[in-house]
Amino acid sequence: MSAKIISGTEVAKAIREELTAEVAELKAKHNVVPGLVTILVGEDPASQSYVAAKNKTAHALGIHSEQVTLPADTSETDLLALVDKFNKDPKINGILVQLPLPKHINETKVLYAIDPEKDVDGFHPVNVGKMVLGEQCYLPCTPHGILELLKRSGVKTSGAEVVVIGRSNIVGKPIANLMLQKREAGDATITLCHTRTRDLAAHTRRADIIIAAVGVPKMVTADMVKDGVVVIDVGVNRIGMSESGKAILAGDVDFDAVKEKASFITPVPGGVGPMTITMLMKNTVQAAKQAAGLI
Ligand code: L34
Repeated sequence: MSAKIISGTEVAKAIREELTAEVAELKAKHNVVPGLVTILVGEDPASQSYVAAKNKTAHALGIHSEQVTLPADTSETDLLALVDKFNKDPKINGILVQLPLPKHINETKVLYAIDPEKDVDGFHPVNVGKMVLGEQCYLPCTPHGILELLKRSGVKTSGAEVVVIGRSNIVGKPIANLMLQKREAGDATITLCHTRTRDLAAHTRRADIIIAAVGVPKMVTADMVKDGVVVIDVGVNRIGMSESGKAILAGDVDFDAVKEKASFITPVPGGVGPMTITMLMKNTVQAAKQAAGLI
């Protein structure tokens, strides 16, 4: 068997078309233009490319988008002051501080400073708490994107054995939480594996769905999965540079070998990555509607 490739690029495009229409309608009917600000501290090339893609996508959708780029030695105080400025700016509905931040800045402190109403990343503890309780809130973009990929590919999750690899606050913890809830793309039985898991392969071999978010290139190999497994590969690892100077990417999954056993698999690039960016747009539109009292 060779897997059906779930194209995040295609699914993201479909959602962006829906959002473009929604943004146009918001403007026409309510004179509301959703506004997003992205804040990047430092010069990490991967972060630079993600933030640039976020701004480009926002513009393409008709979202007002501002980009603030700060030097790596920006003080925590200055960053907090900037966040506060945007908390008070009525043109801005969503504030995104790209992670990771330089070591001298306390990430938690910065994320806590964002107004939860403008926290389109869903990282503020108020939103994390609401998410865990299954209340209406901003869902973190990457897990939100994974749910959409599963839904729109028709993958059945109810009662499924899901093995999540990686316990980060951005992906592992939230996706494990979301998929155990009574919801679409939920109702699954979850096992959350991490660096201290004793026998990872014993877990992954009995999984109906594997979500790999570890940051180790090709660590999920064909011998670790059962026939018919659904594989969501969240890893975007830079494993080299092409002659033209473009980064060569690999996921956390050995795609070529695993796709021969899987029923569905996401590629890298073109899988979860484009969905992360698109769900940020969806959250920003939601924030604008909420701020305008439309929901
Ligand atoms: N605050 N920080 C905050 N929010 C986020 O949601 C993120 N994340 C992660 C890192 N830091 C963050 C992102 O935006 C990871 N991430 C992200 C976003 C987009 C892509 C990958 C990671 C992406 O578009 N990946 C492309 C390849 C891009 C390339 O060529 O480099 C893909 O097709 O997978």
